[in-house]
Amino acid sequence: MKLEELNHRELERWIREMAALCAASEIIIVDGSEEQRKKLIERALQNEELIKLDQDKYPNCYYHRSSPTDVARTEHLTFICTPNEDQAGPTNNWMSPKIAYEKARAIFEDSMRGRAMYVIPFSMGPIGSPRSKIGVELTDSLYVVLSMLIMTRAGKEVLDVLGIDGEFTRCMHGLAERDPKKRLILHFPQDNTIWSVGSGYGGNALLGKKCLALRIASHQARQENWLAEHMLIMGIGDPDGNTTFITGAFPSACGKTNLAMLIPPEQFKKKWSIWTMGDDIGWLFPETNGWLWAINPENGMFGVAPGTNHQSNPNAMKTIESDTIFTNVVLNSDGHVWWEELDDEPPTDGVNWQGLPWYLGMKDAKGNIINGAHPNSRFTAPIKNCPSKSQRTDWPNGVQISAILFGGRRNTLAPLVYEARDWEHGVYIATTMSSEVTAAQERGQGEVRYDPMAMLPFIGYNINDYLSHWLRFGKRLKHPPRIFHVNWFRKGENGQYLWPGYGDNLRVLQWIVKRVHGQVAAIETPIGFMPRPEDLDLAGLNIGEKELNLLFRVDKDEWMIELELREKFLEKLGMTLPVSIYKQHLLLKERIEKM
Ligand code: GTP
Ligand code: SPV
Ligand code: MN
Repeated sequence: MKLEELNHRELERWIREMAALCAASEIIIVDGSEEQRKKLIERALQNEELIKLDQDKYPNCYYHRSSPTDVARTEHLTFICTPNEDQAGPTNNWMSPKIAYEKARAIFEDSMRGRAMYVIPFSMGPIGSPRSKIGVELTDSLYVVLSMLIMTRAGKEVLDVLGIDGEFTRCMHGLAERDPKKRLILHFPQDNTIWSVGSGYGGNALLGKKCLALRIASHQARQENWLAEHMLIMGIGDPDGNTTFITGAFPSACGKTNLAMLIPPEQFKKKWSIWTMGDDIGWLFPETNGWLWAINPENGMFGVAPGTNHQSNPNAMKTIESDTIFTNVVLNSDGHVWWEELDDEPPTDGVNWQGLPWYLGMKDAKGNIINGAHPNSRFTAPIKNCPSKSQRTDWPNGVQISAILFGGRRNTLAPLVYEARDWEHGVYIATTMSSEVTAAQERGQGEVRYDPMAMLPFIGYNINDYLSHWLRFGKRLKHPPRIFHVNWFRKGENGQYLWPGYGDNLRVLQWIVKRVHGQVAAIETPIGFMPRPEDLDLAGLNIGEKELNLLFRVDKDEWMIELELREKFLEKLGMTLPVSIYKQHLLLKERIEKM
């Protein structure tokens, strides 16, 4: 397809403008055809953006290595560029649009000389659905093109929906020098535009994902009365034959992908089933029947590799058997891949994520183990490969949601599960949720950080306006979903996880499903409603009474310290924090003090 064949004049003008800025020597429109995809793969193999894996063992799978200084989202280089700083709020980095465009323009200038610029028209959400949004990404990275073909619905069909004057998000991306000093991830909500330069990895570069489907979309969602959230979406089929759909927001690398494709423990398999709708992003809409409905705007998964194996996540292992791009994992000379905790033979002649010779157990000069795969190494795989995929992933309005889960990685404090008293209390729980920072963020690993709705790095506008929007949104719903908090990561005195997690998380979901359908009572505690011990099915688990008590313990001293930390966090949000959030905080404090 040629540029002249585009029917959308503004799109054509913008492409020419950007190609001129970058001095691209060629413009290639990605049409989504298999024929073109094969050609692009050949190109990527030639210029070494991709390495071919053993095609017998991994059909249609490829390997990619990003540069050692480009392995995770860089939040300190990510900006919301609104006319006023106040519109970006107290939690975002802000830059004025004028300065932002100038700075990025200087880096983009001439950066594609002698090379091709690819044009990727993509739909976030089923093509043609009234809930979907269209973006067009321009990029000089074939890795980005081939990943976007997995992660989104991309190609000519999207142009057909766009028509001659349809609205789209302008997503400008370039690798430039891949130098962190010349890297900027810029969002212009008022212009429906994203400019990302200097990074080729993950949420920095696959612009449909965090940049469009969360930062830009959250801004649009507030104006159009919906929610764009960092959430998995899943269905839980119960013995009565009902499927209950829920969403769950956990911060990066805190278990969304794993929960979304959970396999029930053996004794529950006959009666309980799990259906995967999405593993990272949910768009939530109030529908005319008074319920909340959700679609997954994505079409693939960008999942964390380390820790994924046939025990922890058999569905993910099936999903990545074909049609997958692996990034920053271990590679051996037979074209096989490996990562930490994979239950496959570790390679004897492998190279690590940096391309250096590596063997299992290798140590650095200080005697520390050297990992073969980067902790944020990932697989990019189509959702259609997932054995637990829901049949409804392409439904234009998605699925009806009965519960929302919030959770993080807390070694202490937070019990396995508790339920909010009502919507407002639930929004407070979500606002004050916290987690230990993981390798998905470049900086601050290990420290506990408050991460409202797991959206702190992804809210495209002022967080206080976002919280007000949440509060109002639920109150307007005739059937608001129930809100729960979960924590799979609480540890005992010996530093071991108290809860087995993974497939056994179904036991918690069972309780949640029963709560949603009014089938089970609960214990009221100062922090919310918790399961009665007899209502949690722990058959077959090796958990003693002591561990169980620890899992559900609400410790007054611990919570008093937590309340102080929360207060400091809420103070940081400033004077425009919605009053209801602070009111809920004081109510909780009162209840804890009475303990
Ligand atoms: P992003 O893609 O970064 O948004 O991450 P995610 O939320 O989808 O996290 P993912 O499911 O990929 O899990 C991240 C890490 O947490 C992996 O190393 C998992 O093995 C681990 N994990 C997931 N679920 C559990 C659980 O129930 N218990 C324990 N202990 N670890 C878990
Ligand atoms: C996350 O960090 O939440 C991810 C990975 O899902 S990235 O696409 O890099 O944002
Ligand atoms: Mn994520």
